[in-house]
Amino acid sequence: MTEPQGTGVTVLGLGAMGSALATTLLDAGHAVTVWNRTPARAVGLSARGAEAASAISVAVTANELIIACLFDHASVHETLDPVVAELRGRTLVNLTTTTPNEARELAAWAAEHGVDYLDGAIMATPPMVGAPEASILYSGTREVFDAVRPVLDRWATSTYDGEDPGLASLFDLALLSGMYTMFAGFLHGAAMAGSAGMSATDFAARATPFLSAMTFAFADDARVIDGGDYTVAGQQSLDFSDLSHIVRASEEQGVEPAPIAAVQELISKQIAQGHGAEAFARIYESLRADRTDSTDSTDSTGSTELTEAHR
Ligand code: FVH
Repeated sequence: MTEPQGTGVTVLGLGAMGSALATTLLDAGHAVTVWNRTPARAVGLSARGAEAASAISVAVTANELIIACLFDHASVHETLDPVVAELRGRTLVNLTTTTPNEARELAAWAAEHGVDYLDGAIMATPPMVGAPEASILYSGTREVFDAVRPVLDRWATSTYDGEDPGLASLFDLALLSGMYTMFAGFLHGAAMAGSAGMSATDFAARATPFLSAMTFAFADDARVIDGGDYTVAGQQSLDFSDLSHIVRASEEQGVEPAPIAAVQELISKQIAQGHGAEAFARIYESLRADRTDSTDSTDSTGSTELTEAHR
């Protein structure tokens, strides 16, 4: 076995993702200390050269840089609250999925206890870790990101999204929202075609090139939204985009119309407000946050309370 080189790193949480992160660091020659609530999960990494810490206090004092890849926001506090004194002066990079406000709360908690904090959001599956196609978003203090970047770059293409610690989580969840809504649309289409006997496999073969080709329109919609003028020429209007025939067809086939009915509801709302002749992208106005309200409600820790309008 070769001698470890580079920054020593502690990885907390050895689920599928934490194990992939630790393995990549070991393969790159870092000295890695690992800890997991269920110790048996550290056995394979020990065999590859990791130091398995016997207790969380041993793990967090082994290195200056601590990576947390746990289950959720609550599990991060459950794991780290008892050793917060030992964390003082160290750097914590939290790659556990949280909401933006949970990330802001963790950043404020870390600052209160003298811990340098960076929040991260992993846009990859465990087998992708270590490849440039993998992407991890980061937000929080820029100096912390710059200081630990050589380690972060071992895992993925690293993107710094800004000082607000909630931004990495926000952009991650925004992208996932787009993805899951698209998949729900695909599955609804598969159920419609399936009502006439088409296999999901055959439907996927037709849907993939069609949906891929349609994504060019994201940029068109984005230009209209950012330009703020939904009456701009050359755009498909909301009146033309009425989808009630798709909702009806779905019901006629005995297929639950929920995904497409939700889109139709947004269209109908804008038409009812008198915007039928305007671009389809106008439904963004039914979805967007009131940015003035959310700015007004940001407190001194950077935490943004939900206003009545957002609930
Ligand atoms: N896996 C993926 O594809 C996604 C990609 C995007 C980002 N996510 C997030 O990464 C976090 C970890 O995900 P994971 O895949 O490693 O998850 P699991 O395999 O389920 O492992 C969970 C680990 O968390 C430990 N844990 C759970 N609860 C607690 C707790 N209360 N105290 C301490 N540790 C806890 C668990 O330990 P154990 O059950 O083995 O004892 C695992 O180590 C996650 O936020 C994803 O959303 C992954």
